[in-house]
Amino acid sequence: MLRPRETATRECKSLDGLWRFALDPGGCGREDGWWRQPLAHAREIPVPASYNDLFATAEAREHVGDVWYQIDARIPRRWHGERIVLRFDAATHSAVIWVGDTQVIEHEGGYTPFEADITNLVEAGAEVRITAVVSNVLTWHTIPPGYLVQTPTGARRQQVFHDFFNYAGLHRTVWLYTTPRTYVADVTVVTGLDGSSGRVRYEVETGGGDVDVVVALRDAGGDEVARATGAAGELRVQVAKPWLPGEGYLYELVVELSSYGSAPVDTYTLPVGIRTVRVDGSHFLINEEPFYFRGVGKHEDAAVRGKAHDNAFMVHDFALLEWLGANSFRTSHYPYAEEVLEYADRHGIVVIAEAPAVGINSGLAAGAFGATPHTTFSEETINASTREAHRRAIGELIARDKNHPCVVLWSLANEPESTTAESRAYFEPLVAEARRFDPTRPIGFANVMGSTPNLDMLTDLFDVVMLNRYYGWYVNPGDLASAELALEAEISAWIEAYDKPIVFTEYGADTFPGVHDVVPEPWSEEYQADLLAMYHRVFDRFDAVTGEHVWNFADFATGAGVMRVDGNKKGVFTRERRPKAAAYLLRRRWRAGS
Ligand code: BDP
Repeated sequence: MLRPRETATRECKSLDGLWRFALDPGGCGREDGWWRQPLAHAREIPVPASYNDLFATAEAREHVGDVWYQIDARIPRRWHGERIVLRFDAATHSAVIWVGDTQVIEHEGGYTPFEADITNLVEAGAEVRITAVVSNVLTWHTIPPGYLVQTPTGARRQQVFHDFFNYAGLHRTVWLYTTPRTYVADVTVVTGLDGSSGRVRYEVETGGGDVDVVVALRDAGGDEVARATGAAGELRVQVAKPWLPGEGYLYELVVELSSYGSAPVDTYTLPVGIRTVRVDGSHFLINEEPFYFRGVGKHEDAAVRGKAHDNAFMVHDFALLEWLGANSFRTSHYPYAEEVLEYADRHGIVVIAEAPAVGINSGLAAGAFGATPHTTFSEETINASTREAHRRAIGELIARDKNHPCVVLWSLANEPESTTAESRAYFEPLVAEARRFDPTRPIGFANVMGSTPNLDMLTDLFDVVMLNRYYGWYVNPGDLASAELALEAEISAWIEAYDKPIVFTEYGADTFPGVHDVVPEPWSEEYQADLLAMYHRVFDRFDAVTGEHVWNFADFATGAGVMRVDGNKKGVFTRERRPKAAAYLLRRRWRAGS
């Protein structure tokens, strides 16, 4: 799905700002048709933002069910005759949208965009009422999964199986944008390098009529370097400047539609980085060069705004990644805002893009999150309709992010059950689908602690071994010497079992900033630094270890529970983005030699 972009033939209008907002604790809004009039008893809410932490009430923070958003938006008079689209970059976790009295779209999945052609429902120059009902409910059949609990007081609570607060609302920009009636509907590019020359295979999908397609590739200076006609084809760049980690060189693909040689009917421009990615034995190759992932698992998380995209935090977080010397991160545990991927494209930061499939694991759910003991895969729990939601989530992730050069690896899930025949049966078709959606990028999944190569039943389906490991924290807490032996033994076992790259996608320790110890104990800044140093020592003993992503970039909010004090404290930065001692350790390691 194309990101809205202003071009000579297209205009975008962001609807970000203050909207009307109402919680729907009784869940009666859908029945009572709340979209038909201005929301009663509405308060103002910023979009984008999670609604949970804004209002200083338990009602908002702990709300389960529907909330309503509404805005009156004016359609510019000059948009007369254009095709007009309403697009939500994200509504977490599901939404139904009305324009005036007409329902225009519904969408499930909290981290990918959806849009509706509303041309016939609006009038240029006039105002229109846009209403969204957004639900934060997770069930056995959503991705991520969860279930509702009725408490003895009659209240509803959302049980989740993931370790981050279940923030909800309109987390990203809402757009009105135009295209001509005949328009570029989608573009797919796949790039290649033959020595110094570059290839850009492209495919353009059009909507609204038969037209000629012309594509031109411009370099960063604006000079045209290749041109082709037809809806699909290949562009060649004699001497290409590749997209590299640390150097996000981008070309621009200009797609023009015209009929019978007339002036362009529609123009769309797409940033393109020419690079290749592939796995060769235990090497992860970008442009045929072995790449070592240095970085972090992140969250979209900040005080007050929750999971909303925020350009200030984005720029600052990338500055801190640079300060650390990181070259990559994982979008744990869901697709991040497109602005983030575009920034990574421009700055040469490598991304592991993850589907929002976290919590498909009864062992963790019952242990860490206090869920009722259950079987992961069964008719009543994770079943065929969950898998269909998971398939859609992977499809929407890849459809949205397929053209980003920064994305080099798809992660299909975080810490799913992976040691049973049922888990294999669940994942086999999803792996096939992911490869069908994108035959060019390697795939992996973040493997949970305990799923060692002798027990794991999934890894042969994937290209990269991605390990989340907590030796020295959940296992051998306070005993880094034993942790070191266990970690080393497990890496050896993986190398014996598979000739694949091993990327540590999580390792870390909760750390309360300001706690210091001369004899480092868990929760102190020294212990976190010592634990990371121990992992690094071990990683450096193995060629097959091709990456290290510390858990986590920054402290982040979680649900209530005895395992967490004011959230998860495994950040090397605090939630306010102040460094703990471990941040300096990473900076020393990752910037050495740079
Ligand atoms: C892993 C999860 C991650 C958690 C982390 C932790 O992948 O989401 O936050 O452990 O416990 O299980 O800190």
